[in-house]
Amino acid sequence: MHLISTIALSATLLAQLGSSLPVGSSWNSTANATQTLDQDDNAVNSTAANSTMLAAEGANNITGGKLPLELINHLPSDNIYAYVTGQDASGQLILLDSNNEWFYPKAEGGEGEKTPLPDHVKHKLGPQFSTTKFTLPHYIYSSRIWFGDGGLDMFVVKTPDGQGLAEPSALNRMDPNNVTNWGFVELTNSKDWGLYANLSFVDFVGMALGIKLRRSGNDTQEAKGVPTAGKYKICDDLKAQAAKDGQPWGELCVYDDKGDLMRVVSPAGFLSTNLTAFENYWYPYTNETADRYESDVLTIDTQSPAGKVDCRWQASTNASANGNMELVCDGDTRPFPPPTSEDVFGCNTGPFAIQEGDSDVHKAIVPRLCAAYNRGTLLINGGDVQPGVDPAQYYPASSSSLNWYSKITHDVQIDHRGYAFSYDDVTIDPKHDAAGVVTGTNPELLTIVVGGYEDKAAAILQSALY
Ligand SMILES: *[C@@H]1O[C@H](CO)[C@@H](O)[C@H](O)[C@H]1NC(C)=O
Ligand SMILES: *[C@@H]1O[C@H](CO)[C@@H](O)[C@H](O)[C@H]1NC(C)=O
Ligand SMILES: *[C@@H]1O[C@H](CO)[C@@H](O)[C@H](O)[C@H]1NC(C)=O
Ligand SMILES: *[C@@H]1O[C@H](CO)[C@@H](O)[C@H](O)[C@H]1NC(C)=O
Ligand SMILES: *[C@@H]1O[C@H](CO)[C@@H](O)[C@H](O)[C@H]1NC(C)=O
Ligand SMILES: *[C@@H]1O[C@H](CO)[C@@H](O)[C@H](O)[C@H]1NC(C)=O
Ligand SMILES: *[C@@H]1O[C@H](CO)[C@@H](O)[C@H](O)[C@H]1NC(C)=O
Ligand SMILES: *[C@@H]1O[C@H](CO)[C@@H](O)[C@H](O)[C@H]1NC(C)=O
Ligand SMILES: *[C@@H]1O[C@H](CO)[C@@H](O)[C@H](O)[C@H]1NC(C)=O
Ligand SMILES: *[C@@H]1O[C@H](CO)[C@@H](O)[C@H](O)[C@H]1NC(C)=O
Ligand SMILES: CC(=O)N[C@H]1CO[C@H](CO)[C@@H](O)[C@@H]1O
Repeated sequence: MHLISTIALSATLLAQLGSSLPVGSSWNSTANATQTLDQDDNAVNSTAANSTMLAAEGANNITGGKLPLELINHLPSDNIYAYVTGQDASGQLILLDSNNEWFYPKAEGGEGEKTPLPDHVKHKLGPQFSTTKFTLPHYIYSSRIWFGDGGLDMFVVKTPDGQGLAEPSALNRMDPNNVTNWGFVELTNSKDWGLYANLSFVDFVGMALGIKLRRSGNDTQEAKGVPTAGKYKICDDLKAQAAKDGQPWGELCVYDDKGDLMRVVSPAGFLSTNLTAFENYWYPYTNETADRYESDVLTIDTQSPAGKVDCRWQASTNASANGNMELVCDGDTRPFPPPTSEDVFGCNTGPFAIQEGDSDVHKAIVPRLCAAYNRGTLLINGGDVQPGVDPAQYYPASSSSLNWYSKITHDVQIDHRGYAFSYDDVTIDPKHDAAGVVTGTNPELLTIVVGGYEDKAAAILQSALY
């Protein structure tokens, strides 16, 4: 057993709140004190890890923020380029330069005019199975490490708040990178809270990537992501689901002009460009859960000092709700109306939109309730406490609605981890993390497997039992 330090606000929540607090892995999503968590899965030498972590608690200053990166190219391409983008501690846009220093780009021309990135922030990887090394010179926040087969078109843009970056978009069909195989890893390496990196499938599944973090004390954490050909399997399974339930799951697959599969977009991403898709898809399920928890109590474990909170569906007294139901929780400041498909898939609109002035209890319920809908765990045994079950019970086939994109993506992921919707970090405890987070203080090396893992993948896909 070893101890890792983490902070407890949901990273996504932080992003939504625009908080200046650093991101961290979240399971006690409303508390934000540094916690010590028991997570023995990856421990190599627990004694060493424990003493190192304790010495560094609340700090990440052994290397002054220097972070070695090893990029292993698993793709049969000699044309893969990496880019590191992010913010420095003062919030200014930075990119990794060819001399392993930060480059502060400046857009030319007026506001909104796009300036292409210079070549010296474009880092060529070696050929298949080679390892290319870089070092990030200092702490970095809200960073993405991008990979594109053939390079990526990104631009610097002058904004009212300073220099901005026009990034590739997986959702814009007219994006200049629309026929490029690309992906990214998200990273924050902060002085005060340590390193936090994740694989994100919240918007799409594209180029396969795996991440591995080695920290002082030689303990490692890893998220292997989807295998090299994972997107094809995900797309096939989505089409099979569409054939069963008539929902547009198959339309999440995006092809290039030659008909080759480029990427699979998430339902939240798809809905952001097509508001009529999945209309009413979640209503049978939200109605069934409202029926059950009109008489039974639904308990939300806020995993914070507020503890467990009891909730019930009841007729709304708000005139504008026309007698519709709403979920009312003890000690909360406002009720939750029924969510639409957009609300469930995106977790940031309707009942799941966090407003200024919302209580800590409300902010703790939002991620847990939205995760419960996406995973379809509200009506299963043990579902009356959220979070309450382990990942083997997520996505029950008996559920009238599910986030099938998330289910299938997790099934195909080699270790079944990696955010497939924005509150996928909700868990009963860190050992059952589904988000694919690697985190801790005093990182020594971050390894990224570009193109993902091929070996054993086929066997794992066959028996994807999870
Ligand atoms: C992943 O990590 C990044 C960087 O730390 C963070 O901003 C983001 O919110 C995390 N979560 C998701 C769902 O991508
Ligand atoms: C673990 O690390 C500590 C401190 O570095 C060392 O004294 C100890 O021998 C190591 N134990 C094992 C089993 O490797
Ligand atoms: C870690 O070290 C501290 C201080 O030496 C000790 O109190 C604690 O029990 C240790 N925890 C584990 C899990 O070994
Ligand atoms: C590193 O952080 C620790 C704990 O906060 C602090 O005591 C120490 O002075 C810091 N060292 C440096 C070089 O900043
Ligand atoms: C990609 O975008 C370009 C415009 O940038 C457009 O002409 C082309 O049709 C798009 N291709 C696909 C497959 O969407
Ligand atoms: C670190 O751990 C790996 C196994 O995860 C082992 O192969 C390696 O020898 C260890 N390195 C050191 C310096 O102990
Ligand atoms: C939006 O999704 C619906 C449902 O799948 C589909 O019928 C429609 O063609 C889509 N519209 C666009 C513009 O993609
Ligand atoms: C039940 O379904 C209807 C649509 O059929 C919807 O308008 C209503 O909001 C749903 N109620 C709940 C509590 O989910
Ligand atoms: C998380 O919150 C629960 C209360 O719901 C508490 O029992 C638990 O100790 C907390 N975990 C940590 C690591 O603080
Ligand atoms: C009643 O519902 C409307 C629309 O959802 C909302 O804007 C308003 O704040 C609600 N009023 C109260 C007292 O909750
Ligand atoms: C609940 C809790 O611990 N809140 C704290 C979160 O962190 C901020 C900034 O450090 C504190 O001001 C809060 O009290």
